Amino acid sequence: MKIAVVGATGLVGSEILKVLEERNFPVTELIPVASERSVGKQVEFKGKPYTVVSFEDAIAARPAIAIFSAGGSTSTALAPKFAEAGITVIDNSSAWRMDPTKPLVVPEVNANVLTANDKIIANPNCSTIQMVVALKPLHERYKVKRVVVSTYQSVTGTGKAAVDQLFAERKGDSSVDKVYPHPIDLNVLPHIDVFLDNGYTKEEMKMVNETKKIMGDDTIRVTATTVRIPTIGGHSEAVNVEFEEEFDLAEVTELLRNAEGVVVQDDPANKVYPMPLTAHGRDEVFVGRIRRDETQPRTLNFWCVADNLRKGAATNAVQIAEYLVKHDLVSAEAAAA
Ligand code: A2P
Ligand code: 11C
Repeated sequence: MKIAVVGATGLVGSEILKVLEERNFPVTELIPVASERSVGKQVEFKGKPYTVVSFEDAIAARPAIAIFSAGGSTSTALAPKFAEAGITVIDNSSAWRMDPTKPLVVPEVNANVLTANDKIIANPNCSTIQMVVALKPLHERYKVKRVVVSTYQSVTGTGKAAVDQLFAERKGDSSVDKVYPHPIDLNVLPHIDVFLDNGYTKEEMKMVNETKKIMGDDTIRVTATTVRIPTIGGHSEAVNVEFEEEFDLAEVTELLRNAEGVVVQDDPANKVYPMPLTAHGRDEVFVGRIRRDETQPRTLNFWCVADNLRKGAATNAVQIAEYLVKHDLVSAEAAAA
């Protein structure tokens, strides 16, 4: 299957190339795309160099699937052009997520909504993905009523320039371009994406709105505080969840242990809990610190960590592509016609 990766030179784009390779996705031809300034540069896939091409050349090559990770404005402009050419787009940006005509998919939660007619499929925000993977098995059993989440997000979520800012600050180099409005090293910024009129950030409202759409339940109430911290391994989240039904703590742990895509790391006596350092480079969502909220009934606290470039972006997008292939929802021949 011919696969285009739009944004192949970026942080998520290069992770997509790694994940396609690691999971042995049936790529017959790789078509890397980036901005004009990168056309002609090379990226590596399966040990071989591939030349970055323009989006026009990528469309002309008629890949079956294009995985986009090149920012919202690039997706808004280019995804429809790929879709019109019969190419199925899996888009990592926020551009299409809340469009009611586009599916927003986390395979462990709602892959069943996908059909062969979907030409633009949205990949959710990284902080939403890891939370819904952990919530899904609990929602099925106890029904989630309300979630209060605070995030501790990696600078990799902002892209290469942010990682450069963190390490430049650490070295005392002030000449680097500043992506954040304040220093990020030795600091914590309660500010991810832009502020909206309601006082929340766009990142916070993504968690509120995307959760309802992915879980297919508008009654779930979510309130979020999203925070950037000087780490690179992944996003962490403190999740407080109130259920409709009473739960048993041992059963909660068992449900999470058996849930697809979840690894429980919960052994406080031995100082075992999820951390960005140990989640880095992994595809699963790690859950620990599972305990009852003792201040009100039917309420649980847990901590979850996932590599935002992996399950939060590249891995989720590749899993969507795998689902499309497995269920015959995309065919190389149709796109090549
Ligand atoms: P480029 O490397 O040429 O700028 P990151 O989030 O790590 O900063 O990466 C963003 C990715 O999106 C890069 O691969 C970048 O390419 C790509 N990109 C940015 N603008 C466009 C565009 N207009 N068309 C295609 N790719 C783009
Ligand atoms: C962050 N969650 O960590 C963002 C990155 O809507 O896909 C991804 C932004 C998005 O900054």
